[in-house]
Amino acid sequence: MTGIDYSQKIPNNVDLASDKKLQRALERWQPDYIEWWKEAGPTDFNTKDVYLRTAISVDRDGWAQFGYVKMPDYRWGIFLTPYEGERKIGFGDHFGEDAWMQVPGEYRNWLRRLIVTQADTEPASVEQQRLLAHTAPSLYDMRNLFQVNVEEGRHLWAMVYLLHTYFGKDGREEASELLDRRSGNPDHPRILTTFNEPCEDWLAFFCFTMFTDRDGKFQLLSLAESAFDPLARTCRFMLTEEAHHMFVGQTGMARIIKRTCEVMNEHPDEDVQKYGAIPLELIQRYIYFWASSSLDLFGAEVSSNSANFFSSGLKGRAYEDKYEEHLAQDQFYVMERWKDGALVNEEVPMRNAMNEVLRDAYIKDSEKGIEYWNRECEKADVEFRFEYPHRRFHRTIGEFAGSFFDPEGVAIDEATWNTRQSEWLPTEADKAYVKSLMQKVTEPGRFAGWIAPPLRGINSQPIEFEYVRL
Ligand code: BYC
Ligand code: FE
Ligand code: FE
Repeated sequence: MTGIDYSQKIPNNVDLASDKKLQRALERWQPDYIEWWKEAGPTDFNTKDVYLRTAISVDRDGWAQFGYVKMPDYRWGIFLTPYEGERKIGFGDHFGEDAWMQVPGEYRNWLRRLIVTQADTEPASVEQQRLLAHTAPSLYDMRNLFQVNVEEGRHLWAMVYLLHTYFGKDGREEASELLDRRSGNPDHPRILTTFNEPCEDWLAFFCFTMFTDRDGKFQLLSLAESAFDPLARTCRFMLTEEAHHMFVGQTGMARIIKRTCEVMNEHPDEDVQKYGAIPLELIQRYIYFWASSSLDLFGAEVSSNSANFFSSGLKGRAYEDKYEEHLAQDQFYVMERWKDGALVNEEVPMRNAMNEVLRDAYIKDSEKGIEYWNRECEKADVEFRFEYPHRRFHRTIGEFAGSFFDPEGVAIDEATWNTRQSEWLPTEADKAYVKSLMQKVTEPGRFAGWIAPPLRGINSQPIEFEYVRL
């Protein structure tokens, strides 16, 4: 069954109606969710019609439908890639055994923790982005922001379904706490670092969707390998939505860069700020900040948690199929470790290095994005080239946290860091300048002066389509 039953209060393709107890529990959570959305989501736009895509099936083709929806009426629901018959566990100590339809008792706590951590990021991102529509550079961009927001809301639903269905009372408690924590609240913060960082302007938003949503992609890829089949299938469907989020970041940044290059060519040797564009060096500092913060999301380089998750079959590697063997036993990962202020090469048992293995794949993918942005500079004959920061730069989690490295990864002392960090990370002046540019543009087809229009509209609509009816 791939069709989604929309006649239900909670749209789903998991035959929710046949499990009355679960259905009731989720129907009790639903109003709390809507309350949360109205309080912590993009509050001031709840009465507006937005041209959104809604999932209508989980088939790879034709899974979505576009139309005007008011965000609180968005059909948040539960969609899993359908059960495809018996699946075998693809890695770890249980390699080759049947995938689990239920949670094995011995792994219950680890699995709940993984699901809660994944779940927590989804509402956090909506909270971080809640005021951005007030400064949207166009209706097209405003619509993309809302699309990302409603889908992150749905990702929360996906994880809450797993908590309610498979974790009993403590699952329901966790589901309720997911609506209580708040991004950036010192007393009750979200779980992971980046999800408590303010994201207050559109340059930050595009960096976030580029680098932080991309962490989502890789974490979901590794959870899509999970021996716990319902989690694997949930994550596979989430990945189809995730692609759009990264598209928003990738192309949003490219359009800003394109606009700056245009201004540079129109007014050579002048400060682009005079013409309301964003200097490339400033963009680079935002990239360094969000890229390095997102690198923290993979956890410590050497981690017994990651070894446990892999051994037990809870969390694999991205694209596990591509590996020649799936036990990762008696193998080593040679990494540079930071010992008493010096870098030393060390062999780490592969399973303990799984966070780093995933981070490697993520970095490779992110670097492709940087190349894409550099092509904007090349096309405009502008010499500047963007760089992805070294993985040691500006880390707050893991091996390199608490020490100082420049964007090339060279160790520096604290005094050097203090004098030079304004070259590398957004300064108060940078943020104030970007903020001064953030003025809402709401005429269909018009764009703020600091960003170029996109190449095409959404779902074959023209660029000047009224994506949000204000
Ligand atoms: N911030 O052994 P370690 C997404 C903690 S994004 C704060 O290395 P582990 C999305 C760690 O919890 C994808 N704390 O940890 C994107 C542990 O705590 P305890 C989200 C951190 O467990 C945009 C301690 O440090 N999904 O979907 O191997 C928009 C030791 O660390 C952080 C997932 O994350 C941090 N950055 O790795 C919307 C997948 N890093 O035990 C959505 C599920 C580590 O000392 N989560 N710690 O209390 C996981 O797989 C793992 O929890 C992590 C951490 C990879 C995050
Ligand atoms: Fe998500
Ligand atoms: Fe996302």
